Amino acid sequence: MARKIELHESHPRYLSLLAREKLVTGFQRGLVASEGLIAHGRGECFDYLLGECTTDSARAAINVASATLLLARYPVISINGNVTALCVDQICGLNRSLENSSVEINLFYYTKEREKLISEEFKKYGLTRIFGIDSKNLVSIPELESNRRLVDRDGISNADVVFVPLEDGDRTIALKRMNKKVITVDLNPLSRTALSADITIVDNIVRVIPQLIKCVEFHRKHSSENDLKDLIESFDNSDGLKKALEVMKSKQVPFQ
Ligand code: PTJ
Repeated sequence: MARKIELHESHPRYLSLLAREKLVTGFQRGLVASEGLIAHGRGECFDYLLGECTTDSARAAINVASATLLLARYPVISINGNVTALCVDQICGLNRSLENSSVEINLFYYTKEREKLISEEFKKYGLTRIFGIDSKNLVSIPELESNRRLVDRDGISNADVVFVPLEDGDRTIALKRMNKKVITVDLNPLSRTALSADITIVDNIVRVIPQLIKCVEFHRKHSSENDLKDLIESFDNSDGLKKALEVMKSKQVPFQ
């Protein structure tokens, strides 16, 4: 039976409820895998401990991610069902602001139908070309068993920098072995993806993408190539992960 809930901006958990609603609607429309709802719940738990805000260390990682994307020869944004449901429009905005990037669909829980729905959803938001859907153009990532072993010859396979939000650990490690620079967004600072990426943004993707676009636009106008290189060189990913964990551990019981 169709269900309707009313969300009010004044509700203290409005943004969290809105994200849930997007996931559930995405699932009902066939964009999100059932397992995607579970993955979102795990993310929510870490977000709660972060205080549902962008920490200083996440902000620093976003800044370095923007510098890395701007200096990339060919950056590719890898998307899945959850990312589509939560921020299809912002991902299209990021792709536009980067100017030389592409978007590729890579599903962990692969079905042809979901791939088609996701690609149609991106087209609705103005994306004219999406990689990862033409079986003739797919090549295998060495040593990877899962459905995500296939990447597009003209997309991720050719990229120097891959932005893989909400990614599975095996694939991140496999991309690293292919000498790709990997940027991820993962609310879990202990996940294998978080630990093996070059740049891990420990924050909610719905907060990250708008800030990433702002940073890209700022640096494009105001920073030289050397400024960007300096930013990247001074970045320490493990330090950012430690700081995220410290924030989570520092939460106090709000009563005595
Ligand atoms: O659409 P598919 O088939 O490609 O499947 C997508 C999911 C996300 C279901 C799949 O990749 C998966 O199972 O991922 P994992 O291994 O559960 O990893 C997802 C990670 O993203 C977990 O560490 C979550 O804590 C984290 N996460 C979940 N929601 C968010 C998030 N990180 C940032 N922002 C979120 N909103």
